[in-house]
Amino acid sequence: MSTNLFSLEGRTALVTGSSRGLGRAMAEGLAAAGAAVVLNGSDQGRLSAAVAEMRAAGYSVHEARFDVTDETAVVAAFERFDAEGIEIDILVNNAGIQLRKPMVELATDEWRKVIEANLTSAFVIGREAAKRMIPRGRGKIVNIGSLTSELARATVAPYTVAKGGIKMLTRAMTAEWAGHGIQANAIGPGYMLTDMNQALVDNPTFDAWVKGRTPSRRWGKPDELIGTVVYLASPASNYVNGQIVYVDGGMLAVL
Ligand code: GCO
Repeated sequence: MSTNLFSLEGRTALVTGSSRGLGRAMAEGLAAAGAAVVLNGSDQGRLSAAVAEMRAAGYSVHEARFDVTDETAVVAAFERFDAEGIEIDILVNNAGIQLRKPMVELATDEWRKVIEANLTSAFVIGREAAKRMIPRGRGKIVNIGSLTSELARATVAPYTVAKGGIKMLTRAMTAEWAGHGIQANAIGPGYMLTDMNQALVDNPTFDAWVKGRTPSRRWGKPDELIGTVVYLASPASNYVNGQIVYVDGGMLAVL
């Protein structure tokens, strides 16, 4: 078999929330596998810096600044892609926020904000991408879930509900789009060393809990998602649909 099952040559990947953290690491991994990447973020400074760094590394990079919770901006971004001949072959719905607060103290607007950013955005962007993938008869969608797609943790209720929704949205996408040659899957990262988790890393009690509760006895690193995202974005996963792959050091496998 001559083709490289994991090559992304000739494909373009949009990774939301990719100016830093997990999204940035996955975008670099997809680029290293041959994809042109569209970096997305809402902070112009961070986004431009990430674009410049990846271009300096020799990668083919487009910049798409939009807030994933702003549907008008999302639709306009995809119309710009159409106008510029940028075909999104691979979509990684990574953007998201965290808000740690007990539910009895949580304002409904705070709840809505997390659900919008972490779940509804994946639907809206997935819909816009699928509208263009369906006529092409192919496409890859990778939604970023969480350990909280399976298990709840106190004080992160809206995040947990959103990430549980990401698991079922992935299956809904499969139900409607697999017949059009689109593979929709998800990745569930474990406790990873990211800006969003820095407060947890800096908390000795929480840090000790993660290391004790994780069979690998350590936090995960963002670039440890690269293999899984390249697999789910590549021809190697053409008959894989509706799955969520946990990259969690074994945490969900062991009591
Ligand atoms: C938290 C963390 C988690 C991790 C990740 C675990 O407050 O518990 O932010 O949500 O980020 O989602 O899979």
